Amino acid sequence: MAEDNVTANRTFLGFDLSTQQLKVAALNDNLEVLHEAHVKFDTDLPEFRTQGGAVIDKSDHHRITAPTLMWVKAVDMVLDRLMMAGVDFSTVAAISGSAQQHGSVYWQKGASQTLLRLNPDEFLHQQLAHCFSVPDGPIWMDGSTAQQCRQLEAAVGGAEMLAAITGSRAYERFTGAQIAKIYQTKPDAYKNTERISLVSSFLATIFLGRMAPIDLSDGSGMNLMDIGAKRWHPGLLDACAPGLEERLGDPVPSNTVLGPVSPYFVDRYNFNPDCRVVAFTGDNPASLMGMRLGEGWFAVSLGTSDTAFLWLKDAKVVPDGHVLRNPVDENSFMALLCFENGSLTRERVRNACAERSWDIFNQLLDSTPRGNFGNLGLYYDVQEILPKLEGDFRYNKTQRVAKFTSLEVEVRACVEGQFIAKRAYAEDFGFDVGRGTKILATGGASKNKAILQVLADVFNSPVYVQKVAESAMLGAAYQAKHGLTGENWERITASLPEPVKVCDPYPDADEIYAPMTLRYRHVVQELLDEKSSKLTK
Ligand code: XUL
Repeated sequence: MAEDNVTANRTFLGFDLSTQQLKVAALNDNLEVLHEAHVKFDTDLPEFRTQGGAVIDKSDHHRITAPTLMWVKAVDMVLDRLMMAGVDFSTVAAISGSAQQHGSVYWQKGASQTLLRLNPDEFLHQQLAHCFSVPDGPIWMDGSTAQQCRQLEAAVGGAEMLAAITGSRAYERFTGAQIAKIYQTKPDAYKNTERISLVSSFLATIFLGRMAPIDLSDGSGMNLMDIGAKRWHPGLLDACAPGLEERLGDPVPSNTVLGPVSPYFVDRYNFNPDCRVVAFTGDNPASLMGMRLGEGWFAVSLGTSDTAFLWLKDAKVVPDGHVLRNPVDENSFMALLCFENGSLTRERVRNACAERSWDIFNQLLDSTPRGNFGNLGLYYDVQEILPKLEGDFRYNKTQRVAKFTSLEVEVRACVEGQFIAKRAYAEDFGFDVGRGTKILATGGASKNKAILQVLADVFNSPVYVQKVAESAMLGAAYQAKHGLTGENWERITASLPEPVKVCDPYPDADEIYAPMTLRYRHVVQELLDEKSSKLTK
């Protein structure tokens, strides 16, 4: 009986250390949110002088970092705020977390000793002030490692081989190239580094009071892991820096219980000494969990840049897409697609064609037929990742044109072009469009019904939305319970509200968009060929 009461009253904490803020939610045993708190880096910690949580190097604008100590200070603050909100930390049975992917943290030699001896009467940031050999670690926005990317690809025989081993070709923001650059440019700091964490395992380390391992899902975003074998690839480690294996530690499955919470939190915040820390992971894997995405679903987050993910049974490598280990099922994978030109591009077209108004934009969209009379537009304000192109490209039924014949054609071309691209990449990953498939839309533009109707038609699949925002933070809290109890994921999340259907595709959708997707593929291939022939001239 006493045991049942303990279980009924238990709570779980889920953290999310994103680019701009640290957030946390306390959930009850039914996974309902009881309390939330957050710390915004720019405004709550102005002494670190970040912009959007990042620091852009004045002499090299591609070099983008964040002060590690700022994140440490945010932990002190967010727990105080949660306590003020009424959370009784003694009820917390397990904690887990999510964090921006790819960023790295460099623990100075001796840091693990400091972590073991933390004084509960002092702030963490005072005690950890001298624990980082590189005080400002590179984050995912950094694009300064092109040279190191080429070195990594060369080490295994080219970009395609690297993608076959690690799930992605070399990316500037991925951690392997970032570590290689630290080693090459700051050899003394590297030598003085005891351990390298991802942002996720760094935060887990703070709560664990000892060095936390990197989890397999977030570890897949480093260009260092053999994702099939679930371990670091020795040739890639060697190509980055000497002694890297011991600095990384072995990766672990994402639902691993790492151990009890550090005594610092027991003494300072009255955590129960039995509270368990479950491995922390990257924000994209955590979002997959927060959305409870299963097979047959394609999730699209329509934000500044658009990201999309899907559950994969097998690792299927697609040029420029990413394959990560799945955070829920150790034997499955997930695909991650990042499209650089998302809402800013939609806004640019809105401003040019629809008097800066979403209402007018939607009217224009609704006044044009599906398939847009055979017009197709691709708009890349900044160099796109998928595919690597920049500029505006407009095609009528037969050829490339400089302008479309009307504003409404331009508006529809922008939205259709963005979704057709997503369909093409989803198909490449084996997503069987229209055969029982479902789309889950999140992010700012998921409130726009006219845009979602185009999404439903292009994918010939119903589109759903979810009431709950903050999928990464919630996914982390669900993982805390999953890791602690070892219960089946579906059972754990069964009590959560189902997504709500907002649009169905029109019956003629596939007749229109299957050929348009093919046409998109031809057009993109032509543009890429044109670009590479210009480069070789
Ligand atoms: C994914 C990526 C971003 C960060 C943002 O590859 O770079 O989504 O995880 O937090």
